[in-house]
Amino acid sequence: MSYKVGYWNTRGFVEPIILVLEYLQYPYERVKYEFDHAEHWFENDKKTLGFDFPNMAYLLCPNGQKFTQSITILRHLGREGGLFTAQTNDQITKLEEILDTVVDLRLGFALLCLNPNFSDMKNDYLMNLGGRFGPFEEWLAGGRKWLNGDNLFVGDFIFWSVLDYHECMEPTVLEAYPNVKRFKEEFASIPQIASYLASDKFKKFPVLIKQAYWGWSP
Ligand SMILES: N[C@@H](CCC(=O)N[C@@H](CS)C(=O)NCC(=O)O)C(=O)O
Repeated sequence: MSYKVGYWNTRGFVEPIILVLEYLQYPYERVKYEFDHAEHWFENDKKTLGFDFPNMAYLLCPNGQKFTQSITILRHLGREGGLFTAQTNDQITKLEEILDTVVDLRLGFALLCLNPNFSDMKNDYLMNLGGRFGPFEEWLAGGRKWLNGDNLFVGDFIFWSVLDYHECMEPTVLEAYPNVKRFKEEFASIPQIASYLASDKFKKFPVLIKQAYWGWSP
């Protein structure tokens, strides 16, 4: 029995879930929905798969559990696979703080790309990335290999993904952030991740849904 992960045929919100499954070497299948046949989701699976809160991304677990909400799914897999664990309430709260901050970074990027004024806003966004990347640059400068020090956690998977989306938009975007750049390169060289990225399961585009003003194609 394997996991089933459903999402549009894009990287979007699903990629960190796929990276975690690849890292943990959990068997999984992807269910990819096409925008040109969106009824497959909206008229069929969304109504019939039995979710309490139907949405995508979704995860069907080998034990029959069904979950939606991409960050909930990440935390679930993280607790199961040792990628979201801590000894104390303070430590788990720190992980949640980092994770929420990465999610904010992703949200800011998605809002930019979904804005009809995208072409007017893009330069400003890229020129002012210091406010978004700066705190991560400083945090990683404190001798931390990953966002949680020596131990990978689910926040690293979403961080890598959102950094790569930025690089797809503007290849030089990390040049001013050497620690973030180092993080990204080292994450991509983790053997399970490197092997996934080199496989035909991984494609750079589409990053975002077809309705976005950037992210459907290079
Ligand atoms: N907070 C949710 C957002 C879910 C969401 O907005 N999903 C979009 C794709 S990014 C969608 O098309 N959902 C299908 C639907 O609304 O039925 C998550 O992180 O999973």
